[in-house]
Amino acid sequence: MREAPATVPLPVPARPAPVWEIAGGSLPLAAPLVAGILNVTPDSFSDGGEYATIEAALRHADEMVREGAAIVDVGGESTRPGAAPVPAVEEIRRVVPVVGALVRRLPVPISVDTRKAAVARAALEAGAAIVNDVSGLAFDPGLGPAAAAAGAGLILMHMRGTPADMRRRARYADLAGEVRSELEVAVARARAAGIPAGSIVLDPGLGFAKTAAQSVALLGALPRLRASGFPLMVGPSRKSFLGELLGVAPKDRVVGTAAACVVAYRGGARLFRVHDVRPVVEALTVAHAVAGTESR
Ligand code: HH2
Repeated sequence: MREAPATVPLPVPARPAPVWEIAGGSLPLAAPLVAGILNVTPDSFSDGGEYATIEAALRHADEMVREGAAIVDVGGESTRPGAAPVPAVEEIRRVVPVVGALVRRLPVPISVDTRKAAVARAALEAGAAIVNDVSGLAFDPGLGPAAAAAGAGLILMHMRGTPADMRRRARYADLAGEVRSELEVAVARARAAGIPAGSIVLDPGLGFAKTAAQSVALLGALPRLRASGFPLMVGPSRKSFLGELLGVAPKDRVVGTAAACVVAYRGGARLFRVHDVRPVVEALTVAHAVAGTESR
């Protein structure tokens, strides 16, 4: 097959892309952005204990950025179903030295994956630019004001209850409608705490208070969530809904994760939280190039 001539214009998005305001700057959302996961936990479901030393964590973050991560998301508490809660002091001990070192070392913004105001505050002081709250500001009333004071970007994820009891709460009459209206409650909490609309990203919370079938259905229903007007993030990475579909172990769910990200991109998601950065960046690069040709 012949190469396309060099004069072919690069694909452009159909409408002006939004920008996400985060501490110290903004991220353009014209093209999909990948957030690389850095779990500094002993017990995360797919990579627990792998980045327990600061050196191992930094090496892995470097690698994810080389592979195209636009954000590194650092977490110090596993939220897998039934995970033991971690006290704030322990979470700070795990997360903050890594965040500080990454901020000094990497050219991309650092996000802190926490439900706790004390952890968010310490990470923001160490230079994190984004707070990723899996509870959608339902867990700690101090988290919204802490993010607002720092001018941080804020990811509000949908879940019900806590990781300990969320499985029982996966009952919906109108899945996408209820997820959307519950995310709107989270947005109202954020706005009341002083977070500007341009700093907010929404995430349907795949696997959180959702059965495998519900996670699959939500991936197909993203256009209904997108109608809320906020940029969307998804986190399908290695999750058990892929395990149920594919019958493979977490580390063998890379192709499934990339496929889920492409489907989510087609449904309007612009941010993708994943463990395996390179394959997802490649898959999204292809999806985005094709989308650019459709808009002309
Ligand atoms: N999923 C996990 C954790 N944080 N944040 C957002 N915004 N969206 C997600 O889907 C999401 C998230 C769970 O995945 P992981 O961090 O790999 O596992 P664990 O919670 O066991 O550390």
